[in-house]
Amino acid sequence: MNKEGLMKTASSFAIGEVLDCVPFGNGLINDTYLVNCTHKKYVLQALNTNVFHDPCGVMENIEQVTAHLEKKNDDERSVLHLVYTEDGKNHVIGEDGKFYRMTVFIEDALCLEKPDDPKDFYACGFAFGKFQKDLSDFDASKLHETIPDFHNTPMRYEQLMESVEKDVVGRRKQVEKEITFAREREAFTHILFDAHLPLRVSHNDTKSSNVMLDEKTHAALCVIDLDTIMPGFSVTDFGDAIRYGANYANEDESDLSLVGINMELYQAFRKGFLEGNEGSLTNEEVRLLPYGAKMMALEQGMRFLKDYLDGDIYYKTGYEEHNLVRARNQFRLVEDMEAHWDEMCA
Ligand code: GN1
Ligand code: MG
Repeated sequence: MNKEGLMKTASSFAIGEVLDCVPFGNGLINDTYLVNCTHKKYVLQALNTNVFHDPCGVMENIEQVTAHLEKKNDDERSVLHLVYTEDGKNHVIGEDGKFYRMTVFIEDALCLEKPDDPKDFYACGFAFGKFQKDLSDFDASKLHETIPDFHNTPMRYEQLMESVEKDVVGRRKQVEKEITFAREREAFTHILFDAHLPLRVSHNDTKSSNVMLDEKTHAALCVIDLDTIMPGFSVTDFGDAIRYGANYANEDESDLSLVGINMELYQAFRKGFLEGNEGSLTNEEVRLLPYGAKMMALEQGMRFLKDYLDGDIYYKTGYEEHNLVRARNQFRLVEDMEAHWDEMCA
């Protein structure tokens, strides 16, 4: 939608006069904009309804979870706040037919895309650990499972193999090596489900870029991007953060010699995550943290590979082989974790 349309959509929310609306952030699924008003800023997002088939369910989850978090956090900046329309709706349908929702922009805060200072990554770990701890007395059965089986790695494996069989755009011949790589790790994909881990309220998209830090102190403030909150495992939240943030390289780096697990960052995040959780993880969960890390790197590689085989229909891509590059990157990370396995489990 053009700027005028976006500003009009933004004005449907009860925020007063809208001065400007510009693209913001770099998520792979939703479209995000920063909205400037006279005194305040807001974040407007078009939710990708090809990915989130039940956008109202997503919004209900966010409402319930933020209400619960508000009871435990006094600082206004430590919980994401939804913005409503004059008649109390949590979303509007834009002229382009898309589903728009709005949150308050968090002031005097920063979001590091991928921190390289262990102290900052510790803060991210603390934020996600505390998020889980704060929600440990929230009844997970009240949540909609907005993307069923989101981190069900064995199912992600099956879905990849279906795409391999279908080979709809004829790319299979380029990725035989990657398919073999996934096949060799099929047994591993079952480990977390076989462990009967406790079901918790999990965030499920624990990129470091989904944590806001205080601009001055860099202390953890707030966890954002609450779209994938669902019942899940604590170790996959840990793992997703590691595969994204403790990779020496970005997840779409094509020079595989730069990809690898940064053990210093790994340990920093682990410490933060455990401290944020205040010792509420079971011994089995703590033991399986490194498995969660490898699982998420493997799963993400399989998801990127599947999307490449499907013709790039799920993730935003910038060029023809973007998803393949991302898949190879994640698989290289898996290999490097395997090389550091003893150290990761120590
Ligand atoms: C997607 O759009 P973003 O960056 O918040 C994806 C995550 C992936 C991530 C990979 C709903 O998240 O699961 O880990 O891309 N979100 C969904 O960068 O599929
Ligand atoms: Mg996300």
